[in-house]
Amino acid sequence: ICSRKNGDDNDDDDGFYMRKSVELARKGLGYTSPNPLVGCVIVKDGQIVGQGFHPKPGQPHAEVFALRDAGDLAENATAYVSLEPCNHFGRTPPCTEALIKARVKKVVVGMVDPNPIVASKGVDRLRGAGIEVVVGVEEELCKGLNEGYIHRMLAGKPLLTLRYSLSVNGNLLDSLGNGVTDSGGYYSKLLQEYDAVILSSSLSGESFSVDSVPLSQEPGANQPIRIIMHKDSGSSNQMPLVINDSKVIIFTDSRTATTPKEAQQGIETVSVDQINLDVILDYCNRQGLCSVLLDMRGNFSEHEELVKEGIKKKYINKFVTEILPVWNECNQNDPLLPFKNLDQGVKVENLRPMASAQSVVIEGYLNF
Ligand code: AOF
Ligand code: ZN
Repeated sequence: ICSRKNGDDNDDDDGFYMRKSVELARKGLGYTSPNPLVGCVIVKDGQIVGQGFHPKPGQPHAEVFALRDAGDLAENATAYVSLEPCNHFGRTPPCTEALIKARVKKVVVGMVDPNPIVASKGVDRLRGAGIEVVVGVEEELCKGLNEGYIHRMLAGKPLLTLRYSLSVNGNLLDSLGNGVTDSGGYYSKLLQEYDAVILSSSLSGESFSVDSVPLSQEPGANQPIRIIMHKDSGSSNQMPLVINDSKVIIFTDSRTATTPKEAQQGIETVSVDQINLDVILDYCNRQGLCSVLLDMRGNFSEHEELVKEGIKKKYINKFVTEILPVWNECNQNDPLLPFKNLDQGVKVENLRPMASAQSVVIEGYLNF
């Protein structure tokens, strides 16, 4: 049982409890795909009497856990759910019926579920049963929770994030930036946000190691699937592949690459006619993955074949025509300046200065 407010006078109650739901939802981070992250709190007389989140596919939904937690106290209470309650039988029964059966009085919904099977039918069902429903509280926050899920539902493929690091002098750096220390485990925390991370087989010259991308450090943290593009037949024999807790999928080019010897070590290998982003994203989609990270490393040519023409053009154009000129002129006291006036259509976010040996490093993300 916890108290009603957090001391901020401007907080309205609905916003407060919805933010609490979002906080709960994040406990499932990395484990829920193809399902979304969802959190739920049940509130009665200004007290939280039940809490729940969706832990992973096949397990009950957030509402069910919260209702169980609340028990009889759910009657006449208000349920706050970060995503519209489902109204269908999937791996689990509909949450709308559970809420109706528990006789809640009101349901506050963060956002409508973009899943076409649900898409407002959950809200309609609750209203039809005489329950008051409010939709859209802390909507942006709730959407931010499930960018990958929403994108996959609407676009039919996982959300791809291209990540780059740039030094103050405009050079692209490797994943963390040369000589940059990952203070506070920032990068390993970042990885937890993704279902998969794409690595190039030429990460470290002729060989690669799955350890090239650090594992998430937090105990119990999920590890994104490492996707390795194995294009070069010559290097297959001396690939020192270090396997840790993370699942590894190796894409091989059926025309040029020999099957890497790791195939015998229980690593999934997928042989395709041509390795490109479409093929990889299509595969990820069929595996139910919602978000994929493509880490741009030191030089573009490594990714030349991989990055689709359109994306590459857009990406390089951005650098050449927009970012670099401003960058060169910019006051190094304000290293974020070049990113502040980008046009719409490409999302650049999570910019942060990183401490490095020589200078500041900026990283940005472009979502497609
Ligand atoms: C909710 N609460 O916590 C989640 C929802 O196969 P199932 O039964 O798990 O259903 C999956 C679908 O249910 C998923 O695609 C999404 O539309 C919704 N997820 N709904 O009311 C939850 N995780
Ligand atoms: Zn549900």
